[in-house]
This record gives sequence, structure tokens and C-alpha cells, in this order.
Amino acid sequence: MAPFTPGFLGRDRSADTTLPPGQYLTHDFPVLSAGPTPRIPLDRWEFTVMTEAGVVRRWSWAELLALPSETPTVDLHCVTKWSKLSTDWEGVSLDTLLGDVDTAADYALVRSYGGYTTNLPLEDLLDGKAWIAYRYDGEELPSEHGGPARLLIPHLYLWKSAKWVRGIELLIEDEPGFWESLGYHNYGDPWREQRYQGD
Ligand SMILES: Nc1nc2c(c(=O)[nH]1)N[C@H]1C(S)=C(S)[C@@H](COP(=O)(O)O)O[C@H]1N2
Ligand SMILES: [Mo]
Repeated sequence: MAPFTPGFLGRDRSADTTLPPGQYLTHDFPVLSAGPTPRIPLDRWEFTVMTEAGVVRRWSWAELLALPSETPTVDLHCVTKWSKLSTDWEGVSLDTLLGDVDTAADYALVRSYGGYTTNLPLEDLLDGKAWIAYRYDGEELPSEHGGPARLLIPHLYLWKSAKWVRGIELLIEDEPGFWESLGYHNYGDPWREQRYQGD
């Protein structure tokens, strides 16, 4: 009898130390979408931030691209258990987009073209933790991965990184998004394995 299970011996455990609990490493980039891929002509694309007072700020595609961008290299962790390390992105920090927005809100509801939503505390969008990303691996972001632009928020499970992002609503009261209202964890920290409500 083997003293260890083959699966245990076969794992690259040095790599596992960089992964959150229960995750495995993948090198491809799976596509996970709850519906069809929306196609948004860039001349009609816009990104909006709406405050709890109903004040709306808008950026056209050209205005978004004119903002200073950053090139984060980040690890992605999907709740379906794959992780992909050191992915290269380009996009605009939410610090730049939210910097001069006047709000007393503590929560954000992110809305996508096509109707997808996800919620998170406003502070998780700030301090260099989130971007509106429009390039991946040196290329335009492919539409199946959320192009023309998606939220990138790598410290939470990837369902929070809304593809085809359209805007962010700032809210005084938290409001569950699509997966959060179907039983997924409200916050979704991969390092605390917050997959489902109650985790
Ligand atoms: N608009 C939208 N964004 C979305 C989703 C979706 O169905 N629609 N799926 C989420 C989930 S569950 C995951 S794991 C990631 C997958 O991103 P990928 O397809 O680029 O791997 O997108 C997230 N963002
Ligand atoms: Mo996911």
C-alpha cells in the first residue's frame, strides 16, 4: 500500500504555497460567463459612477483611455477553484475614477452591460486594489474576457471582477449582486475561502 495518496504525491506543493486554500494552478485562461457576451460599440460605450445622491459622472471610451493607466501584474482566483498567477493587465485605477467623487457611501454595486451585477465595500475599490482594465497580456482585452473593459479586483474571487463593466453605484446600504443573491459569499476573500454564504 502506498503511504500517501497519488494525488498528494503528485502535487507541486511548492507552487501551492502561493495559492489560497482549495485552489489549483492553471496556465490557460478559462472563460466563465453567466450569459451571452454583449457587444458594445466603442462610440456608445460609457462608464459611469453614480453617488447615493444621484450625481452621475461619465467617461466616454476616449476619456477613459486619456486617463493615466497602470499595468498591474496580479494573481486571479476563481471560486470554481482555478487560480492563474502573474497575469498582466493595463487599466485605470479606481482611485483615479473615484478620487474627486463626493460620497458618504460605504458600499458599491458594479453593473455590467448585459445586466450582471456584483457588490463590494467601497473601500475594496480604493488604495490601489482595483482597476477598470482594458488590456490583457499586451493586447486589447478580448470580448469573452470582458472587453472592451472589465473591473479587475484580484484580492477577491474573480466573480467580483465584472466583465463588460458599465458603471458603479455608490450605496449607503449594501445590495447583493448576481452571484451574491444566489448564495455566494457576500465578500469573497479567497484567502479565507469565502466561497458561499456562511463560509
Ligand atoms: N458581466 C459578467 N462579469 C463576470 C461574469 C459574468 O457572467 N458576467 N462572470 C464572473 C465570474 S463567475 C468569473 S470566474 C469571471 C471569469 O472571468 P473570465 O471569463 O475572464 O475568466 O468573470 C466574472 N465576471
Ligand atoms: Mo467564477
